[in-house]
Amino acid sequence: MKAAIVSSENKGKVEIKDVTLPPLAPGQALVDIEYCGVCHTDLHVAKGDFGEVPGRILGHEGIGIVKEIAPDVTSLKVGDRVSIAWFFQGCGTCEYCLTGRETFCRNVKNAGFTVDGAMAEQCIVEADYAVKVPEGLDPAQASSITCAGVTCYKAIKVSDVKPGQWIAIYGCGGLGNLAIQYAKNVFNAKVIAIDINDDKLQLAKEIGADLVCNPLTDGDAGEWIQDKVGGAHAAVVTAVSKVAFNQAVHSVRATAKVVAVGLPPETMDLEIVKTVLDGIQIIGSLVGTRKDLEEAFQFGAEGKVVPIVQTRCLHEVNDVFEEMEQGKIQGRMVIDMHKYHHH
Ligand code: 8ID
Ligand code: ZN
Repeated sequence: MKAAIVSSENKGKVEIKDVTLPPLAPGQALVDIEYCGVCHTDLHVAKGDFGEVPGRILGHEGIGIVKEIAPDVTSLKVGDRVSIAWFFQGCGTCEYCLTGRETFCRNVKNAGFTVDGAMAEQCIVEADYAVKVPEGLDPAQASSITCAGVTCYKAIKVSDVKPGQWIAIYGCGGLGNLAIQYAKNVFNAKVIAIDINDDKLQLAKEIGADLVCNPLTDGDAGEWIQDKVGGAHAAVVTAVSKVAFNQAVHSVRATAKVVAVGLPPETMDLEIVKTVLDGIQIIGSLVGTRKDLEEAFQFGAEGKVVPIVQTRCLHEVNDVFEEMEQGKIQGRMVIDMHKYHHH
C-alpha cells in the first residue's frame, strides 16, 4: 500500500512509497483510510524538530473504516468508522494514564511520529485507543477534529475561561479556526483572534471572532488587547512563533492562564516580575484524551463546530507543506484517499 513517509534525503519533505504493514497483533485493528488532515506538527516531524524519524509514515488526523480486527478485539467491529490521533496509545497503568492525563504517559506512542500514522492507504490501530466517529459527522471534517479540534477544545478547557469572558486566540490556522469556534459556540466566551495574515483574520470574523488584531498593522497584540478590553481573561497560543507567545503574556489580565499549544522550536521570553506580580500561569497543553476527543467529535456532529477543510491528493503533501509555511492555507488541507485511488 502507498504511504507518505518522512524522507531521509530531503529534510522537511515526504516521499510516497510502497509499504507493507505487519500482520495484526493481539488488540489491533486494520483501518482503510478515508481522510487524513495535514497538521503543522507533520511538518515539524518531517523537519526533525522533535528528533529525526526517517521512514516514518506521517499522519495523526486519520479517519477510516475498520477492515479487520485481531481475534481478541471486542471494542471495535469491522465497518466501524474510527480516528487515528497523535495520542495513539498509553501504557494504561502509570500515574498519568490512571488519572485522566493519559496524553502525558511517559511511554506514550504517537501516530505519525513514534509509530506509523494515517497518511497512507491503510493503518494499524490499537483497538481500545481508536476513538469512534459519531453518526452525522462528515468524515473529512472529523479528520480535522482528530488533532486540531480536540487540541483546541482541550486547551480552552485548560484555560478555565468562563462564559462571557474574553479569550485571545493567537494563530488562526488549522488549529486556530477551530479554537475560535469551540471558544464561541461551546464555551460561550468572547474571542479576540490574532494573526499576521489578513485573510486568516477575515475568516476568523466570518466564523465568529468578536475582535481581530494583526500585530503587523495594529501594533503589539498585548498592548492592543489591554487597550481594547482591559486584557483577556485567558489566551491560547497556536501560532508557530515565539513573538506570539511573548505577546500573549502581555495581553492577559492578572491571574490569567496563557495556554501554550504551538510548537516553534524556540524559547519564549518571560519577565519574572510581570509573571509574579500579575500571578500569570503559563501552561502547556497537549492534544486531548480519548474522552476529550469523543466530546470534541460530538460538538462537530451537533454542528456547533464546523471545521474548514479542503481535500487534496496524497501526491500533494509536499505542496501542502509549502503552502503551510507560506501561511496560504485557510483552515485545514485534508488528504482524501479516494482521490488517490482514482489515479
Ligand atoms: O497538542 C498540541 N499542543 C498541538 C497539537 C497540534 C498542533 C500543537 N500543534 C502545533 C503545531 O505543531 C504547530 O506548531 O500547533 C502549531 C499550529 O498548528 P496548525 O494550526 O496546524 O498550523 P498552521 O495551520 O500553519 O497555523 C499557524 C498559524 O499561526 C499564524 C499563521 O499565520 C497561521 O495562521 N502565525 C504565525 I506562523 N506567526 C504568528 C504571529 N506572530 C501567527 N499568528 C499570530 N502572530
Ligand atoms: Zn496535529
